[in-house]
Amino acid sequence: MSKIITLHEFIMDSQAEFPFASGELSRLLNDIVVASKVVSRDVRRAGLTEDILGAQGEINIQGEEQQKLDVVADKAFIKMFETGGEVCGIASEENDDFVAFESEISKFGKYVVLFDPLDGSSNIDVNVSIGTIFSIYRRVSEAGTLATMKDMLQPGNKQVAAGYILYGSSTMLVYTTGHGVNGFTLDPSIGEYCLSHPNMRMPEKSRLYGMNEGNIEICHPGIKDYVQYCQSFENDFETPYSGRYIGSLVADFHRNLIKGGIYIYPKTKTAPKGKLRLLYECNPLAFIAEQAGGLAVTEKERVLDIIPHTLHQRCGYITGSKNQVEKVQELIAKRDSEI
Ligand code: P6P
Repeated sequence: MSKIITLHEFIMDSQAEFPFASGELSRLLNDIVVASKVVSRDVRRAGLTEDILGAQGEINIQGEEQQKLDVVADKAFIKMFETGGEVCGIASEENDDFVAFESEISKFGKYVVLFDPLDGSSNIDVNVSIGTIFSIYRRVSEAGTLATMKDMLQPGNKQVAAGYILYGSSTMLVYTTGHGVNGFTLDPSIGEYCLSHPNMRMPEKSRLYGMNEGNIEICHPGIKDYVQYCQSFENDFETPYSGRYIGSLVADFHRNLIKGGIYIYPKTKTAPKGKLRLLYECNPLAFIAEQAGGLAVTEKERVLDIIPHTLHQRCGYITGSKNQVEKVQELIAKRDSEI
């Protein structure tokens, strides 16, 4: 039986790879681990604990009904970041504005964290997998001062680390610090995340594709061309692909990371800027996708190169296996050349 490597050990061992690391990022990652265990516990009890199931009733900045579990998760992560001392400020899907922590220790925090505490929360009531997504940057403002909006509005290519927690049939934490992607599964019997998916690589191609095809007539025609390509006998496998769309981004992304596939959520006539949020959904998953050999683009550009202008800005999002994303780009460009 091979040695169990816990996430804590892995983070400590990985720190040794950074000769000048002073441990702050390791401590921040461990803070995320602790918060995720709290959220995992609450997610697992959602069906049993009446007071956190169902909508909070408030409407968040996204115009979506705020589920109580969203609020619980948001508070759990913010509490860890605010008390951990490594983070000077945060931005979250559940908070209209960013939050600059005011304690003396936090003002000297080297990092900011942007996160979606519980993405896919509309699936809570039907017991479908949901997830937390996080993105970590070094602050650009001066140490010892309050975090600023400039700290939050950095392009994805400046990320120091990114990851997600998937509350699925098991709870998994997957992350990168720019040196590959590794996956850890929470063992509830010992309360530890254990290395279960070392050095994750996204297969270059697959026979899986996923999008909300209800949008097929109101998005870029090149995407409809791609879906028809997948459904035909003239594709690279000479047989129709299989459609896989859970409606929960982290779950769809995780499946594609392991089995290969593509997730498409384009701009549409009803969502002309796209639906997914750049800073705390698209960027962190794009970092992971690229680190695992995949791609992440909008209809026109590499997601990680987008210069953000607002906290909750959205973008079209096409991410997954390299060959499949390149095929979508080819068909989009072909249509554009015909205009
Ligand atoms: P639709 C959940 O609200 C989410 O942000 C993602 O997790 C998911 O992939 C997408 O929206 C689903 O959107 O329009 O297909 O219901």
